[in-house]
Amino acid sequence: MQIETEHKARRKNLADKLAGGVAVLHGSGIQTRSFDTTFPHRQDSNFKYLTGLDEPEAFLIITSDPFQSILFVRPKNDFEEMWGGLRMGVEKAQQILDFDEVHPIEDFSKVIIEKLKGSRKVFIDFSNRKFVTKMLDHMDELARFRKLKVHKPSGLEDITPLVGSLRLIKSAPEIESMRRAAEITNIAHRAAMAMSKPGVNESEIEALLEYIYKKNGARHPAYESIVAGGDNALILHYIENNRELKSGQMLLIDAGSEFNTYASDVTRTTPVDDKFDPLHQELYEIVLEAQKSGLSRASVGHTIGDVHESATRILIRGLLDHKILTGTVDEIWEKGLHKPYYPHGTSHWLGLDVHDNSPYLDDELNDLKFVPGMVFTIEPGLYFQYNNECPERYKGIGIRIEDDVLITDSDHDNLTSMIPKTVHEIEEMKKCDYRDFLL
Ligand SMILES: [Mn+2]
Repeated sequence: MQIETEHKARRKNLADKLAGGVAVLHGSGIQTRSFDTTFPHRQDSNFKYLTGLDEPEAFLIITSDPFQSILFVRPKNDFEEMWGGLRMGVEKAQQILDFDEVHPIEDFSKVIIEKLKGSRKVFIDFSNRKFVTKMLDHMDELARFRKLKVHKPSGLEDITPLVGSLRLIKSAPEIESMRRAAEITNIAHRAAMAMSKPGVNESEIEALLEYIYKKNGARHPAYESIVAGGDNALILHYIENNRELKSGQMLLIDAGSEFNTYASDVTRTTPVDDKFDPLHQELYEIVLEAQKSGLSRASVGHTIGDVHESATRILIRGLLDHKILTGTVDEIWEKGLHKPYYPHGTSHWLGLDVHDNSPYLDDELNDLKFVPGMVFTIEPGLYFQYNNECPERYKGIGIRIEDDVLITDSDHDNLTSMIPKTVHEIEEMKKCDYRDFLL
């Protein structure tokens, strides 16, 4: 009941931003994988945020004047449920969910016309093109009632920044889900460190990560796992995960579980052998220090831009020490000369989406300042591509370290700090038996 109240409060908060308009959302449908097989269903993040409902194909209408929320769900159907799984149905949804009205989905077209009457604004998700077309059809239909003495909406507005700004600040139950996702990811990364050694295939490690997610109650990874041995780490979104690990390589794993539709997003880079190679360790320590420097800016009043600058300046310092870049830290930072070695940003919001779909800028186009309840990643890295102008011995090396950070009143809480990260912690972890994590 408490969760339902929270979802209703979120809908009310959204209604307050609609300025007399109507918000209309469509939950995820079933996606075809091939012919008549489908991908696992994953609820649309905004729909989940506002309803808590995981069922496919649902609709939600939120009116702001007066505030009302209306849900449309698939009706009970013995035959369909025998083949495709149980449905909540209209009656049960009415009983257990806190909506003003619940209808079967086939009534949506009829009800939406009534709810659009008198409304000047309609807010929807532009990324769902099929739904945009459907809503335009409904507005066109309404426009034909020219003599009807009510206001009619004349355009569509993007709902994403409105829900996105609500989603920026995580509530206690949301943080609880994110902590659980982080804990499960901790077990998975530890097991992966223990399993990796020469001869093991990246795919085995990917399977181990997913086994541990599922065993611990996380049904899916939050995104495709990146299990990148050696120079596969140079491909930032490497997901082939099918090469054999070799002695002398490092292994970069960027993987996190999704718990209750909340993501974790963690990267660790570890030796395939028992210990770091000396050059690998030197470069690893630079990235680790950069991350520490980024973490030092993770508190109220700072911004993602501050975290990025702070971490990047340490990376630049390291590249200067290794004589890979020349000049001063200021000059390199200002001109972006580090980008061949560090081409990505340091942080992104984290929540229902792994790259949480929330705004980064305020109305004046300045970076949003951190406030308690925001969650984001800090993930500096160094990559030495084969076409970089650096000594040969660096080429093929890719390192990234990533944690998930919650801003608190006084400082921050690193949700993934328990995952081994120092050279010593990692080398200790490599002495363990991965099978102990399967029990
Ligand atoms: Mn990330």
